Amino acid sequence: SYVKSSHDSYLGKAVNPNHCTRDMFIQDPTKLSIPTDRGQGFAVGMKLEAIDPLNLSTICIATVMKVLKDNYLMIGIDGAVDSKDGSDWFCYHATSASILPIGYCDTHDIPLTPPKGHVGKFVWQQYLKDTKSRAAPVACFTTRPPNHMFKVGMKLEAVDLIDPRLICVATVAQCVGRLLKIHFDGWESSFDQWVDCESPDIYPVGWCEMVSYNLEGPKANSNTGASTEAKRIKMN
Ligand code: MLY
Repeated sequence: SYVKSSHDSYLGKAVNPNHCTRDMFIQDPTKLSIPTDRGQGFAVGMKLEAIDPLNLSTICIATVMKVLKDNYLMIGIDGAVDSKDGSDWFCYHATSASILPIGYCDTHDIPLTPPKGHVGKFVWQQYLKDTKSRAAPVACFTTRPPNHMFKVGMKLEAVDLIDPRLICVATVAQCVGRLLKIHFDGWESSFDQWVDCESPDIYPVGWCEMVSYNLEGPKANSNTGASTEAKRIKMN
């Protein structure tokens, strides 16, 4: 059965020549092509800025809740309802581009979402004092971009990471360090997603056609009669 044969592949037996075997995946992070001096030094309680994995357009105030083996971090968003019991922590590798040093958003003039319930202007130094905590050192982070050639306004095809079977027509809306803000054409900016410039989930124009996968076109403007008609036809 499907389950049995994929398990065999996991154990390294090539039961089906079309299956990936375990040795094809880099499970030892020291073998990744990231500088080995990166990702060290995180400790429980340290504060940082992190992309919310369930709301990829927002960057939030976050805390290292746990340090796992091989520099994997459990991160909690400050002020989230379940941030105490761990049920809404998420795992980012210490070298992930989705975690940023404090002040990063401010420096790059991008919005930072304060913790739920925070009143007044969010000021990091004050917040560190109030929460008696320290910031994760800047040297821990992998924010240096490789020499990528993405520019604002360029079109591409991008996975909607919240509904990943969809690959959509998209535009580079912003480039900040390693991060690209991907805008899905026709959708409100609240659907935008920050992704690493080396993300395997972004593709050049024409990729879907090349691999014969459906490309989601731009969302039609629902105010026009034509697209309402198109929607009605689709629903029937
Ligand atoms: N199913 C939801 C959201 C779709 C999101 C699409 N991507 C490309 C942003 C809706 O139809 O509203």
